[in-house]
Formats: sequence, C-alpha cells, structure tokens
Amino acid sequence: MPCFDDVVGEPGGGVSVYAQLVDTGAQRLRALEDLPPQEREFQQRIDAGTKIEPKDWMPEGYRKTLVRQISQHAHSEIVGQLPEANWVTRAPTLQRKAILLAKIQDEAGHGLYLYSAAETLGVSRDELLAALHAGKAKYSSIFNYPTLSWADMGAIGWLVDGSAIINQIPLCRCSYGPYARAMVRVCKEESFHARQGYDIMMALCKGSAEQRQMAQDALNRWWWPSLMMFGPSDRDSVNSAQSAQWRIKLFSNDELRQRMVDQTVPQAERLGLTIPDPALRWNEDTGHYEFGEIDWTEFHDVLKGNGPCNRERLRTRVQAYEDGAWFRDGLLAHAEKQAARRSLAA
Ligand code: FAQ
Repeated sequence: MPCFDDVVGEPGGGVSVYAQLVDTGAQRLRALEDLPPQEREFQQRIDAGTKIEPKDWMPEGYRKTLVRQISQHAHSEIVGQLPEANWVTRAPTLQRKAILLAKIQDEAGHGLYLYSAAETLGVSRDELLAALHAGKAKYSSIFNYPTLSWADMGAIGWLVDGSAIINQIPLCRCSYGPYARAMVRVCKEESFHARQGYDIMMALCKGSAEQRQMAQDALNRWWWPSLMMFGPSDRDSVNSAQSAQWRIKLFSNDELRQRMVDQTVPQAERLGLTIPDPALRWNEDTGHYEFGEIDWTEFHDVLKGNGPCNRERLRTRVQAYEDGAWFRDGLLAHAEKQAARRSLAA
C-alpha cells in the first residue's frame, strides 16, 4: 500500500523463575538460587527497588535489553516527528501551527534524551542511527501510517501521545536510573501533547458536520494502530517475562492496552464520536471495557516493513540525516579548533 501523506500492579507478582527470552545470552529459565552470586545480588537489588546506574555491574542480557528498548524508543520519537511535520505548513491557524511546531520539537528532544540514556550503556549514537538507517532497528509501528487530514493531528495527540503516556508513566519507576529519569520530563511533555490533540478534536467536534466527520474518520483510522502500540498480546510477547523480572517493564502489554481503552472510551463519548469496534462493551463485573480482536497480521506486516509508510519514513529519515552532514561537520571542526586552542594555551 502506498503512503498518502503527500495527498492530504507490579511485575511478576512474586514470580521466582527467571526467564531469559530475549537474544541476550542465556536461554533458559533460572530460579533465584540458580543464578551465579553476582547475578543473584543484582536481582536482589532490583527486587529491593534500588536503581541501577551506568557504572554498576549488570548482566549482559540486562544491558542488551535496555539498549534494544531505549534505542527503539528513541527511534520512535525521531521518526514520530514525520507524520506530524507533514501538517506544519497546512495547520489551520498561526496558533495551531506554533503549537504543532513546539510539539514536534519536543519529540526531537525526547529522542535526544533517549539516545543519551542508551549511550550510558556503552553504545554510540552513530551505531544506533546506522542501524535505524539500514532498516535493521525497530521503531513504533504507529508511525508507519499516513496523516491524511488535519484531524489526524488531533487523533495523534489524543490517541498516540495518550497511549505513549500510559506506557511511559510506569517507565519513570523502571530499574535503570538514566531511563527512568529521562521519562519524567518526557511524560510531562507528552501530557501537553495529548491535551493539544484532544483540543483539536474538541474544536472539530463542535464545528460543522463535515468537521465532525473528519474527526470520526481520523478516529476510525488511528484507533486500531494505537492499540497495536502496546505490542503483541501477553501470550506472544517474547521479552516481557524477563523485562518484568528486571523491572524494566512494570505492567504487561495487555494490562496497559486495557488501561488505554478504559481511559479513552469515555473521552470519545464526550466528543460524540464512535469507537470503530462493534465488539466494544462495558463489563459491569470486571469494571473494564471488552474490545474486539486486534488484526495481528497487519501488526506483523508493519513490523516487517510493509506498512503503508515504512519505506517513505525511512527514506525521509536517511535524507534528513544526509542533509545535516554539513552541520555535523561544522560542529566537529569548531570543536577541534577550540580543543587545539585550549591545548596551545595550556
Ligand atoms: N512497534 O516482546 P515484546 C511515542 C516489537 S513513543 C514496533 O512485547 P517488548 C511518542 C518489540 O520491540 C512510542 N515494534 O517486546 C510520540 C519486540 O521486538 P524485538 C514508542 C514493536 O520490548 C508520540 C517484539 O515486537 N514507545 O509514541 C511494537 O517487551 C507522538 C516483541 O514484543 C516506546 O518505545 C510496536 N508497536 O515490549 C512521538 C516505549 N510492539 O526488539 C511522536 C518503550 C512490540 O524483540 C509523536 N517500549 N514490538 O526485535 C516498550 O515499552 C516496549 O518496548 C514495548 C514492546 C511495549 C513497545
């Protein structure tokens, strides 16, 4: 499918078995008493809620898992600027344009804090970017969908930033210090983003019949991809068990997805919009909404690079990086000149 952008609880709950399911080293389940002494001590620090800092000893699997997740997260923030950037020149008012620009700039900042957090684990930003540009690194599936109308700016803020916050608030308490601390500011900014999105939706829903239809159409297109942001269902999530044990993940993919549905349905009702899911219903007994099955084939297709905009996003990202080479070269030349002056003066 082509991209049409240019047209218009606590983890584990006392689990005592330690799963190593990511490709990060050992591949078997281990009980606490079977861990080597250094690893056991590490796990006990995690269980006690102690933050792990860059200079602390850590198992190689923990380091790799964090590099994987933090770098995917950083790439998502950077690539995530592209669907919205497409609407900067077409925002309906100067105020909306200024707000959208500020939001997109925030996303760039989030990417930079996250690359910095990943660098504390011994990888370089250049390595991470090279993997992204070569198409080897993942970023969130959501950013491979097109933004067809101004209402999509509302839907992204409301649903995509809304989902990002639900996922990221627990990360403020994750076990790795630099990641947890970066998330505090990111979440505050995401909260502004979600409100600006909902504000756009409110304005459209109070407008003409055509504007209300634009808002409904955007909700129809962004609802299911937003639910996919939380990752595969718990039964298919290969990384969750180990990440929960290491307190990188404090809630499961399905728990957070359910939280998103429960939070968003009343917001849609307030807007007078209909969630595009005939199976959606309130369950009095559980106190949660039940919802229909996600199209996992579509999710896996997007992850494999076959979503509506995967190729365009990557092409644009690589082009932007290449276009910025003169600036990076200039910064480097300036830094070298300053260093040479300092060493002459010393
Ligand atoms: N898209 O075993 P799990 C934002 C991959 S930021 C692509 O469950 P895990 C701000 C997963 O990486 C949005 N890939 O994995 C913004 C793994 O692959 P791997 C980004 C996905 O890590 C707003 C495989 O599937 N947020 O929106 C997706 O335990 C507006 C198996 O999955 C974060 O990155 C997906 N949706 O759980 C910016 C938050 N889901 O590496 C601009 C931090 C799963 O084994 C505009 N990350 N995969 O090859 C996380 O919380 C976790 O990494 C999950 C996945 C929950 C995303």
